[in-house]
Amino acid sequence: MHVGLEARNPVPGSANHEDRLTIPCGVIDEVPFANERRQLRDTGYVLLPRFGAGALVGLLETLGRVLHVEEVVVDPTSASLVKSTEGLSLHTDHHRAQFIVWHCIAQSDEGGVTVLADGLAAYLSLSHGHRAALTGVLLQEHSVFRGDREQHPLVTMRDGSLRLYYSYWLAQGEITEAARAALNAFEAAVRSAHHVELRLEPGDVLAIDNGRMLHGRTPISGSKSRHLRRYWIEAGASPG
Ligand SMILES: O=C(O)CCC(=O)C(=O)O
Repeated sequence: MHVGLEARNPVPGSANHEDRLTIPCGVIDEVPFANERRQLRDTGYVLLPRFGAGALVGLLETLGRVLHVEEVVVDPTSASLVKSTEGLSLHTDHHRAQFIVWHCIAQSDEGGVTVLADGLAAYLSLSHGHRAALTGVLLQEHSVFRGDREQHPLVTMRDGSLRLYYSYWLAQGEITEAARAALNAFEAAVRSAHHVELRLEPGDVLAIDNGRMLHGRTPISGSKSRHLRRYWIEAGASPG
């Protein structure tokens, strides 16, 4: 039986949870986390309000192997943008993370709203020419794991599926005019895409497909006591 049934109730009457894609309560899965995996596959993300700690462990196990865990907190002594109070524009994380799972431990009383957009849909909305031009674009990547090459293509094909990698910085000094025009078109498509805004509350778990969904956040203000625990997961199989 599913370990997280008690955690499936949507937060009652919470305006902050209105735009959220949540799991209906009271459904017993035949396969562990089948509903969560289906939503992840179909929409690119799944929000699990007030998910239990035991259920979180089970979810992580079912998604794949945890590659890296990071405490996303405000830390003025850190040089990392993620640990600043700044808003972050839409991006993906390390290309090896097929999924990202955030567990909200605390939320600031102002700001720190999570923003998601379907980057793959934005890419697929481009003309054939722009899509072709983007296949040659390399973006910078922080070296985190042994063997990292400090750059990664914006678009790759993995196991028959297109995957996006979208960091803030170009790896090449110069790119062709066609690639520049295609990047501009991609950025415009991302800007005009539907942006899902989620204010995570303590206990909430948010999982996204990192090769599809771009994520960002609004600036963190007020108490700044926000704390998300972030898991990067390398998947062995598709979420379906
Ligand atoms: O603070 C957030 O909501 C997200 C930070 C971020 O970009 C990340 O965890 O990769």
